[in-house]
Amino acid sequence: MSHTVLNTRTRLCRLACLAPLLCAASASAAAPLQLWFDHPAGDWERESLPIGNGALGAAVQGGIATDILQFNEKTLWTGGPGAAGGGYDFGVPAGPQREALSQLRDEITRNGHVAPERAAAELGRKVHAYGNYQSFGALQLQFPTQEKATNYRRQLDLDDAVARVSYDANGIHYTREYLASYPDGVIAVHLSADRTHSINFTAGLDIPANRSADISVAGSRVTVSGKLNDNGLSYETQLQVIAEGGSVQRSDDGIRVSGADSATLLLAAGTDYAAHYPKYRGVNPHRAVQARADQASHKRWPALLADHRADYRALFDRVSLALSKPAQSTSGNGRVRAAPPIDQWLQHYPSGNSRSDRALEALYFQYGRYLLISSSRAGSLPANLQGVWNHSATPPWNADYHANINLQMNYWPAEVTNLAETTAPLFDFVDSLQQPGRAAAQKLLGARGWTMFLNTNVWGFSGVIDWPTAFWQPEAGAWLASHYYQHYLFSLDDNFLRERAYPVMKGAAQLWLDTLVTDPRDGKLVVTPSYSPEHGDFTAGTAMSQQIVYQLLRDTRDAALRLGDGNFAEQLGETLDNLDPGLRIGHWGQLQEWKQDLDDPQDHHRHVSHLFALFPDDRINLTTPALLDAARTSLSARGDAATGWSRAWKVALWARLHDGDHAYRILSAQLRESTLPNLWSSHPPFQIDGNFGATAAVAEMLLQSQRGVVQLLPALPAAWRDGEVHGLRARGDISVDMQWRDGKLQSARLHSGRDGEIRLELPNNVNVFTLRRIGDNKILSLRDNAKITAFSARAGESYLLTSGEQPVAQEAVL
Ligand code: FUC
Repeated sequence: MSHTVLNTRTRLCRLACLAPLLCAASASAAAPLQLWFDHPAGDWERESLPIGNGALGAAVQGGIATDILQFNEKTLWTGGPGAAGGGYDFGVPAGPQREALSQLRDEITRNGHVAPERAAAELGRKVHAYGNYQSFGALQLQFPTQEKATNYRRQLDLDDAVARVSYDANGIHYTREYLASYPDGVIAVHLSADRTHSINFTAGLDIPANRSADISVAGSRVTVSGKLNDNGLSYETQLQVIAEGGSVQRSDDGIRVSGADSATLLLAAGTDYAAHYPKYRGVNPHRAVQARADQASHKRWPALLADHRADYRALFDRVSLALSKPAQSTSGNGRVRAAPPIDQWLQHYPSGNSRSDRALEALYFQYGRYLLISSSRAGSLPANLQGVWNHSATPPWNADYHANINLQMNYWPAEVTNLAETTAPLFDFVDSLQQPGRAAAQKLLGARGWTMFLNTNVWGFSGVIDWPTAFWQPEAGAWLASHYYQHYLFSLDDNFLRERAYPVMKGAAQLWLDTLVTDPRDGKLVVTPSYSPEHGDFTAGTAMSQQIVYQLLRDTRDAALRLGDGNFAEQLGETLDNLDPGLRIGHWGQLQEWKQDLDDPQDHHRHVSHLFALFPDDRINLTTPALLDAARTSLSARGDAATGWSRAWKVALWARLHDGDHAYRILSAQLRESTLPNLWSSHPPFQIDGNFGATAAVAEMLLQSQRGVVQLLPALPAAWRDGEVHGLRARGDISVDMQWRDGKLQSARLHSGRDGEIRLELPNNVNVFTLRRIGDNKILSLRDNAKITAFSARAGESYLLTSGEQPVAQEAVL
């Protein structure tokens, strides 16, 4: 390939090499972060290579004679207001349903439980016009048949978010590059060859049949516009073809390029969707789509590529991870040995070749970051169950937003892996749910505030469906609100707390002040009816419900105190005092999933919701050893096998239990058994939450920062003997780099964005360490056998921690 990838780790170190101990290894450990196949994609789900800019996504197939670039735009959904069949009501009844609710509550009080089918018959609702996320279409490229193509390679470079196809035919080396540019708002494809006049193809747009389609070709631009049959949503896409040399002509099915030296294709797409309740329609997309296609057409390929890379790398390059010592092994001719095609690499994993296995694990971690950047950028909708990629008119689970784990898991890696900006679409989306969410609170629960239940679409669905074993999850609003508070804890951005987080948190909390019920058995406040996803009966006060509500009320009280809303803080404090905590140890030593001691040790259900207080929340922690043991007992009994996202959650839970080896075993099984050849996570089918969850869980193994203490390498598995990580984020506006050898922390660099105390906990196996300020080399702390140390950090300063066993040279910190 002709491109040069400046290695992330090398570059980071060149820029910021404050501790050569950390950086010396980086410079040489580097191999390109890349997935590649030696054949075109045979199957969309298993072999596509995804590119995306948040709003747009495309799946690179790379066929030699016919290349199909299936693409998406996030807002293209059927269903919603005005959809065929009518009756879209946001899942919310016209009038309050207090009677059904209190009847169920009474029944639960009387009998202890109610079957989910009965609960669904009372509280569930038939869904009308919920809709499905749609494929936008496909860019089809037809090339003259090149029967004897050799050296075929289709790759995705995570270092610069470009997919590339290359092959040789008739003595010519052909290259295709594909990217989704966030700054230019287009998907771009560049075709080139190492011989002039060699680029010949026709380009056309293939639009699914479930919509009207007006096609026009003007010059070298194809425009297709129309409306979805289902709901009249207007869409438009424009394809611009730019050739260097040769000729461009109109052809029957689009545009024909002959004898060009190179060509660039630009694809813009949009709809008249707007995230505004209740109509969800904005302006016709024509002007915006045309403007994006026009603007991008004025740029040449090198500028498009450069701007895309700069934008992407500003996010991606913040974190690097190596799980082996610097590469010394070479192929004998002085070059670093190349990685195998990704399908073979995965198939043979674990291969027993430690360097190769560790490289795949690190690639999988970084792939989650790549996917998040590609499917969640400001200005569009959040990453859905498939991120932004979908080729079907009826995708699994509608490719919607499930909120009993999935949407939340999508955003678990955002803060800790230094991609906080990717949360913008989530917060915009949840903000847009406030209005319909208030209607749901009022009508379904008779409460103030807002919430949603199991699932939502892009049309403000905030009510309920009728799927008995999942539909009732009024805690979803609280769980989503916790992401706002986590964003604050990581950034310490008071403005965000005041303007964005607090209103959403306060609304979510008001709902629970109005909805909690006193349990006559013990006088404690409980959620009822309450349901632990997605099994068992409806009862009062399941662990998950109580734990989520506890977290919300606690965080909202803390926020209220900080922002001076004293009255509300007081109300929350009183409620917290009476709230059942949802933390009980049962007869086999387990953490109870229900308020009654009902857990079956043979239950291997994929949801582990009763462990919410261990992860993502932190109420079960090292200061609660009995609960920690109970959580461990429950998690062990649940077993390691599970679906994609469930495994990822378990990895994070074992990391919080500081059992790196157990976490690693599940992570490794996730790669082996719940991962498709293109590294997409599989439920099955493809569901992207498992990718995001695994990336977050790996970060959790390396760094934790809950409860005001930064923990370095809290769950390092034996398999990751040597390694280094740069750029992880800890709560308190802190960035962390670490290097370890033989399973022991050697050095860490902490950069503080704020003035304030940093509390640091070292791994058990480090006895002696020195902490210095980088710059003046002042020693802040020099300890033997101290587990926790605290020091005052200043905004903008960095601190270097070195293990006493490997004393750092004086010059190392200059
Ligand atoms: C939750 C899970 C299912 C699936 C769905 C999209 O309801 O329990 O397994 O992942 O979301």
